[in-house]
Amino acid sequence: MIIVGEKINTSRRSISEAAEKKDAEFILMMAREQAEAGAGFIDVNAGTFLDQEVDRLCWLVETVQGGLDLPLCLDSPNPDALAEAMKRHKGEPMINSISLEPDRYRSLLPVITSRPCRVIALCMAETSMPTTVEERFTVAAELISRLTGEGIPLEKIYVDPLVQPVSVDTNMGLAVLGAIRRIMEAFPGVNTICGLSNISYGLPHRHLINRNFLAVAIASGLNAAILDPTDRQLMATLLSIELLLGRDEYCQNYIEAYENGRLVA
Ligand code: THG
Repeated sequence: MIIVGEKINTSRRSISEAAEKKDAEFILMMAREQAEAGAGFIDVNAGTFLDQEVDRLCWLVETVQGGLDLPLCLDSPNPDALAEAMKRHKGEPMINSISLEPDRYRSLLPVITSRPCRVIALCMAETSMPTTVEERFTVAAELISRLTGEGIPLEKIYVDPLVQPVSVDTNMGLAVLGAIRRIMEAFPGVNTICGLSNISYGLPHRHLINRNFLAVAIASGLNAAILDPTDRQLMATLLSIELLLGRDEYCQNYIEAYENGRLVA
């Protein structure tokens, strides 16, 4: 399972304040904490800074990579911000994200083909959000066809089915799970990723819903997730589900987490 640590996002107040003051120490602490908890990528998002987004996103990239040797997930809908952040990134970033929205696709394509990177492909075609499995699958297939046609290996594509609240549409859980399964079966080698927390929006005990949704999503084939790796209950769910699904050879990850005191029962 590839874990993308979600915490360095300026939609969170502490991060917004740190980015405002350019408090590198706080940002680096957040990054290290997520890396130690198991993140393979650190998401960086400065979307709330609007006209200063490019400056703050680049600062986040330089700050995190200045003290931690880990690739980042550059999170912005703005192609200019992604292009500038990518120039400053050491190693191979994950670009979050491209979609089939015509302007976004056209302007981001030269950025993601300019050098090796992993790319998140959102199941979004026009401005409206997808509702059914079929809509998600159609957009995913088109994006996969176009991106591989541009020379991006299937193994570097992370399809995001776009999670929306189950409180708005009670079929949303099934639609996302069905899309994950269909995409993973139709394109062996491709990856699927999602942000978990949208699923529980508007409901009580969100953590309960998030961690159970993660379990069923992994069972449907999900192999990457944007989440808070410092949430021990969430990580314990992830580790035990992977173990049960034959995705943890020799139970190594599970036992190692236990021995390091990270596994809560
Ligand atoms: N798909 C893709 N990228 C994404 C998302 C997605 N990027 C943004 C988002 N969704 C994932 N990142 C976050 C970051 C922070 C929070 C939620 C998603 C968040 N934090 C709260 C806080 O800190 O206050 C709550 C944390 C908590 O309760 O523990 O809401 O779907 N491709």
